[in-house]
Amino acid sequence: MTATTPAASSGGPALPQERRVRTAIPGPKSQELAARKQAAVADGVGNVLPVYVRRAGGGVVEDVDGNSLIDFGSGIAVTSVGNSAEAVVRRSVAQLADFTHTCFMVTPYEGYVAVAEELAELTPGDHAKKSALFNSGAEAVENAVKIARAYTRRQAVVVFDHGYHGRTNLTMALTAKNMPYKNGFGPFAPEVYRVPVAYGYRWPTGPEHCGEEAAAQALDQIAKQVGAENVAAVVIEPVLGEGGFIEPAKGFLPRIAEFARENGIVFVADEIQSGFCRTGQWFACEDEGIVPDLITTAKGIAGGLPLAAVTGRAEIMDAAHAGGLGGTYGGNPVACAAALGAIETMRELDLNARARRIEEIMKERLGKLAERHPVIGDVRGRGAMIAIELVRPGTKDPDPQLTAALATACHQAGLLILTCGTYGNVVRFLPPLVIGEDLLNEGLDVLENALAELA
Ligand code: PLZ
Repeated sequence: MTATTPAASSGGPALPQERRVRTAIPGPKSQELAARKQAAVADGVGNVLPVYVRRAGGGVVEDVDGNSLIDFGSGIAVTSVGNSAEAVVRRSVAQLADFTHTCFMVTPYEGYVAVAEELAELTPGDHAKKSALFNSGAEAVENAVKIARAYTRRQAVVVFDHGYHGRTNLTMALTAKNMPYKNGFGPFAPEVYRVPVAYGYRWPTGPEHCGEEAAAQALDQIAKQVGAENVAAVVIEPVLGEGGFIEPAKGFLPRIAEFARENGIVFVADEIQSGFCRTGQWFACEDEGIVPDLITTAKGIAGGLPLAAVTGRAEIMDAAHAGGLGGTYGGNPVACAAALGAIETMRELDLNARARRIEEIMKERLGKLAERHPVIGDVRGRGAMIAIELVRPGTKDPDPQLTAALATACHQAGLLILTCGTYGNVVRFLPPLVIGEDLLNEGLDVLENALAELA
């Protein structure tokens, strides 16, 4: 990788691909802005790391105090192609100059159709597919449920332990974790049922039989508590994101998908976090050969612009009546142009291969780190969606305090990392897929040093 990346938007000075800590983190200029935020922005809107950003690209985020942080977060798995990726900027700028909005429901434009064509081509399965575009992941999931209900004329939706699907009313109901997502925000949408997921590391009988045992429990609960004939959709993340980067144990997803097929239930893969090369494949469900009926995408699809989609079997997608799906901004032309640029970049740079290389480097180093530090209970994930789960040594008791302290120590040393997990004890790594290997290794050095000091 080159050591700099051009500031594509401005043609301005290149953004050095380096870690640089010049001030306390956050620095004085960030602190001034934080004071303005405190006065003007609702407290409910938090910040993981209140350094205010000036520029970002490649594998770094540069702040207003001149610090440059190594980016292991990608804005929560969004800027997989890098921030301000050349093709994203080029196509978005051209679109901005031509027109910014017409509303696709009023007067349509080619970009929307082109994105739908790409989605039909890239998502698993060679059946006829159609798409509808929206603004956010939560909106895509809500619409997948609407479509599944219209198609099946059934109401119940089955979701899983540790699942995350958004913050709107229906998607809060679909999301498992109370704090911070749901607490005090009820009542939640009805006809949502939660069943076990195959979380190998925490499965009572161990990981070997977890896939089949968890599937048997989940299907038994659906049959006994809901009735398969009442279920419109099962909605699952092929790798669970916010819940802790849980890869369901092998065999679990195929069994659930088979059950859905046998019972006329729409199988929805929520690939909002795991999709678009993140796990080293276009979509994480390909790993076990799953062909979802519907697939929800967002985040990585458009290199940072807000865009989301539901893609799936044409006969299911067409079940909603004409005019039944939409929204003012869904499939905004600039966001569509950005998506076409992001997809172009993924193909040209073979970002699936890059994600697999990131996995190789990270798994190897994190595996060694886990041997030295018994606080690392598990190293898991695929591609550039990798995590460590932190526990009290000799047990599987979650250690959220250590997790928070480790994140803070990394931030102060110039490495942007995120945490997740139902128990708040998972450190997740989501670098941009274009990050340089030197920077990736330096980020892991920072993590190692921080852990050595804390553990
Ligand atoms: N489905 C699988 O990961 C968003 C949430 C950040 P939106 N995950 C990041 C936060 O704390 O709000 C997500 C996801 C999966 C749905 C969503 C929701 O996507 O674009 O945030 O609405």
